Amino acid sequence: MSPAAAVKVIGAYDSPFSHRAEAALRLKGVPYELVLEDLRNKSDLLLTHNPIHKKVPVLLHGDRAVCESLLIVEYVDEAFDGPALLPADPHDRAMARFWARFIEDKCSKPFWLAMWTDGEAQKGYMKEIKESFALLEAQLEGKKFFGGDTIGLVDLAACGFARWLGVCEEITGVSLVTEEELPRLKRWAVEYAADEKVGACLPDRALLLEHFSAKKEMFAAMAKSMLPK
Ligand SMILES: N[C@@H](CCC(=O)N[C@@H](CS)C(=O)NCC(=O)O)C(=O)O
Repeated sequence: MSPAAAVKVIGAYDSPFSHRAEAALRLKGVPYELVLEDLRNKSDLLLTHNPIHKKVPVLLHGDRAVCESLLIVEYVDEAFDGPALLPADPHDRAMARFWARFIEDKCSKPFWLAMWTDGEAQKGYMKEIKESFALLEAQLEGKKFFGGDTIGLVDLAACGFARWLGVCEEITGVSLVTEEELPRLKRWAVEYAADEKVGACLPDRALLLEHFSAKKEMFAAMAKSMLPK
């Protein structure tokens, strides 16, 4: 596929996964069109290009589609010129993929369930996410971003903790990342949101707060259905 072919992202305004795809394109300096999807009434465009998971984001490059946000980040890094999103050294690349997968496997679900459940279940997920966050905190020692001086794959994987986490904390009253316990992660979130390129495609905080506040009953019901029976 010629890098010059048209690029589109099928995404949703309040999705951290969509943000990963957009942020990767912006960091590489690739112009793209954002096609906003109504997830309650999915379009033929989405269903045709992501028939298996039927989720956003989908990256369209010419007539080809790439699904799954972290695979999109890697595709964008390889298909286009511009600043590298993964390190050049093979071991460093493997480690970046390791930590990106760690965020998917060990942080996303406990974060969400610590936010939107209660009682004993919530206590357990709080413990789990705090242990995972402590490991991420250690990864930030002496570094501005997980990628070093610049934003890379792991930062994009962690984007949910830069804007969405604070909004969820405000709605639920649950406090996960504090200056006392996780100062580097707290500072990282500020630095990430302040970056001109990725900041330009982060949802507006006040608007996200409004969107998520309206969905809070739905999130709690969804979280309950995710608990082991
Ligand atoms: N693993 C996927 C997750 C994407 C995802 O969960 N997207 C949500 C929006 S935040 C979605 O499309 N949900 C629609 C649905 O589940 O029907 C990725 O990284 O791209």
